[in-house]
Amino acid sequence: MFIAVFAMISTTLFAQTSTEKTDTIKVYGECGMCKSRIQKTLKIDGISSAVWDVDTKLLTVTYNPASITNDVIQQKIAAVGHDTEKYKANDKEYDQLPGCCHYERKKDGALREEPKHKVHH
Ligand SMILES: [Cu+2]
Repeated sequence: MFIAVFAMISTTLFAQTSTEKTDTIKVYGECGMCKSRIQKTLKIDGISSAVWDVDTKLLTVTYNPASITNDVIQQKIAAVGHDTEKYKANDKEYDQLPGCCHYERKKDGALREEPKHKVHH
């Protein structure tokens, strides 16, 4: 009985300290609102910490790979309008972001640029 309890405790400790994984993922965003949106999106089971840096555009996320994968994390971010290094948000989600959050997109960014020969009066 005593041994069984001890075995359970040590298994639990082992599980908590050894299964967590920390990844750094490139996530495109622009401002503090993006930061809170991205971090709020990741306040879910399986993720113990998520911090996005507005300057480096890098998300540092600590998660339990048994509950969630790096791919699913990136898909969740893309679902709220932020492109990641692997997944692209759909245009509809991107367009719904507030103006200050319209980070420059790599591939179709040209379509969103202001006309170059705008006439100033
Ligand atoms: Cu923003």
